[in-house]
Amino acid sequence: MERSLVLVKPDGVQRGLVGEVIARLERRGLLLAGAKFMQVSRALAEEHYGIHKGKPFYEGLIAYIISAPVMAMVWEGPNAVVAIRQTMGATRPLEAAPGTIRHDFALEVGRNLTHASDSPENGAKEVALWFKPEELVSWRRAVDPWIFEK
Ligand code: IDP
Ligand code: MG
Repeated sequence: MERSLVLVKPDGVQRGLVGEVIARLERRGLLLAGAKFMQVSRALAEEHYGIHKGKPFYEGLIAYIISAPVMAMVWEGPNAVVAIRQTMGATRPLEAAPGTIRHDFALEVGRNLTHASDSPENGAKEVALWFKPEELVSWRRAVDPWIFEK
């Protein structure tokens, strides 16, 4: 089953939106496979956002993600990456569709509340970067056949 790293970034935690994000992913039918509330180190932030190094917003992005605790999670499901990014909405909140988290709760790209992996390959990479294997739980819900076709 496909996996995605999901972060409720410091602004989401400070604004009390951890439960809202979890509720929306649960309601969608996605399956939680791991979670930890943590302060992100600069080293982890720089590795996670390495692809953005050199961009004008990079330093601000690192400062933002290490500014206060985040809720880091792993969610799984069929096509989890696309499904979760759809639930989050476009990177820029003013371009996010109504009903998405970034539309409903955010205004600015530099305070857009969440992170979600952008491909299955990056999902696997990011999960391995943020979580040790023993921090992940492999389980199934009794309701899964009513959500997952196969
Ligand atoms: P994503 O989070 O939707 O995958 P990316 O393009 O990977 O978006 O950018 C990573 C994060 O960097 C964004 O979520 C946002 O917090 C921040 N970011 C991206 N572009 C800008 C910008 O132009 N100004 C400020 N922050 C930005
Ligand atoms: Mg991204």
